Amino acid sequence: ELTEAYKGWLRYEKIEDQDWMNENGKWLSAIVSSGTCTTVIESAIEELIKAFTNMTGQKPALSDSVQSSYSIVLSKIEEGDDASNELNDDGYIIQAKKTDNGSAVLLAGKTDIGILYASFHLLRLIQTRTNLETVNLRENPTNQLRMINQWDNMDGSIERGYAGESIFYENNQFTNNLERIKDYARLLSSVGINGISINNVNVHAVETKLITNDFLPHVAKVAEIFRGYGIKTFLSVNYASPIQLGDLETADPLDDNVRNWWKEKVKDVYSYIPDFGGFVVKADSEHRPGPFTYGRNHADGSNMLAEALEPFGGIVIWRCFVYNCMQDWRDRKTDRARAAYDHFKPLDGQFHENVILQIKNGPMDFQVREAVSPLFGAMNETNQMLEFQITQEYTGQQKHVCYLIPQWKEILEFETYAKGEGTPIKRIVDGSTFKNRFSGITAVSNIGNDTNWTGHQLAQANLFGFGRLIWNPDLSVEEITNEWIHATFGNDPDVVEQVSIILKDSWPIYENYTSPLGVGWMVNPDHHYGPNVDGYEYSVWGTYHFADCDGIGVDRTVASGTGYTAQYFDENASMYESLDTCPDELLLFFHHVPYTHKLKSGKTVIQHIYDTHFEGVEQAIGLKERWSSLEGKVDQECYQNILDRLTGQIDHAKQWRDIINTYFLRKSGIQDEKNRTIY
Ligand code: GCW
Repeated sequence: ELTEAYKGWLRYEKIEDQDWMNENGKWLSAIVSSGTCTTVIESAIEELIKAFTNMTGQKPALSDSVQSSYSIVLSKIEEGDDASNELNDDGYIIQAKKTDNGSAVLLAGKTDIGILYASFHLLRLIQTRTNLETVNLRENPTNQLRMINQWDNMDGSIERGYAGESIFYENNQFTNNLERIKDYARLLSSVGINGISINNVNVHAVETKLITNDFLPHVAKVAEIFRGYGIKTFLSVNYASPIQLGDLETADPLDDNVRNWWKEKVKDVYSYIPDFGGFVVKADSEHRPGPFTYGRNHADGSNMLAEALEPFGGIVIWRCFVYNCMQDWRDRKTDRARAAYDHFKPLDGQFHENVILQIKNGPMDFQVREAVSPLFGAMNETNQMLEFQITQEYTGQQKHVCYLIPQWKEILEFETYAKGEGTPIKRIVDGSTFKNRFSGITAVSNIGNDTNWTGHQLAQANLFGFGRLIWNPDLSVEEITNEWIHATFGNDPDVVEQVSIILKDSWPIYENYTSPLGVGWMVNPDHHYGPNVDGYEYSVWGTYHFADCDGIGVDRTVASGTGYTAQYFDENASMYESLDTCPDELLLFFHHVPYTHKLKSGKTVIQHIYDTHFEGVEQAIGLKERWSSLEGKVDQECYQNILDRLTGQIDHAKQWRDIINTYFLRKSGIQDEKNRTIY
């Protein structure tokens, strides 16, 4: 028997008070599907039957015509129908209809996938207790590509995974547990995800063979499961595959043998998986091979793959996480934050139509707070997609609660001024600003084979929320949070209220007791967990805070620093350049200031550091108190899991507080105004 923790937001709790439903819930008694029953429609029907059986206690009947008086009708909208013009391929309509002898809810889409999404949406409406008698809604996803990247290795480990081992691989083979992959597909599809790359972007020796006959039959099986849920399968590939797989002596993208090699390879892949999505590529990044070895650039490299994929409708997703990871810390001119823009911006216009550049949300690396990448909107002739990180590498590793939807929302709303006012990041990456052929948003997954998928039960909200937010970036954080809580924990108003406060406060709390004012890092090298102020200070990674006895921060100004601010459009460039207008939360990301510098809040930098660190611990204690008040009101396994993690979070927050505060007291020699204990 699967636990509630496992079922997550698809648990479909029994509805005790069925009176609120139309006609005593009777309209739920049949599902009508008259069209051809494709695998995607089968998925929809299976989900509806499972859900209604659980929620009402009665298994709905299935028929191909409206017989029963109260039914859910799945139907296809044909080209030419009025509604057809209002929908894109993944869009749908949900509509209450009176029939001769009762009522029905229509779930209609132009494609089977639209109908599947409508089914999941209907179930969300019921879980949030929406009255369906008058329901009449139309939905279209804003983003075209809504993807997940797995960083799974075939030995079963997951790079930056905090929730157990891979659900895809073990012992360098594919798993036999296809049921679990199917449940993952259900979770993803329920929030609109339509693409997944199933292996780590760092493609090691065994994974390089995923595109060979050894493994393609297995990839095809996984792709078949995802296909049933409208999700296309992608693979991360090793740029040096022609060499690594033993066929050629070079991987030079302009070499004819190399080009033909990839063309043949791609043919093979499509012979197994006719709707294969394409390749995700990390090249010339953190010691991965790439076109630089041959004196070629990223356009040469990606275009070569794009040409091989084009005849099959495949795409190349080329990552922009390219920087010098062997920097000399004494070199104050090199600024890692500048790297992606400096590498890629000059290549604008040179990429094939089926290449998309995948850009991390910030120029450094998924910190608790950093500026947005200035590349968004800077290349008006190049497809771009945004990469978020759901897995909490730098945000508490799923031992701490850190709800990331507010952070992502802020990023998507960020005004780039790429085409003057009105070009926020969300309008760049949805392709509307520059009319891109391909566009969208992706994220690194946070799941593993832990029973509850994400280690911390509350981290499920980040996976759910990611899907919902990229489906429609105009949704508010509150709407998304509310849906997740209802589906996961039910309708007790107290539970809904307390959990939403915990989630809403969690990111600012985490920020409070970790690295201050946008400076980032200060973590232990390699695993990145826990405080270590100078952990990266004298390293090769380009991630420094430059704290000394007088001050702290990275001078990225044009006037006296690395000149990074100039990579933004004018309005933002001047906002960040000036100390007067740079927002407090990013002050140390852009400026090096004395500890006595006064923030807009009126506090000095040093006092801000002390205050936020003391406050952060108190707030973490508050989170646990809040959660404890819900004992008995939520599933016991979930309750205990979250309680244990919150307990650990408090201990660990204290560790952060004391190490950070002590470090800065010793460096600056400036006492805490409130004379609290600093060691
Ligand atoms: O921040 C780094 C992570 C690496 C990761 C890399 C990337 C997959 O620490 O583990 O490698 O980012 O995004 O490529």
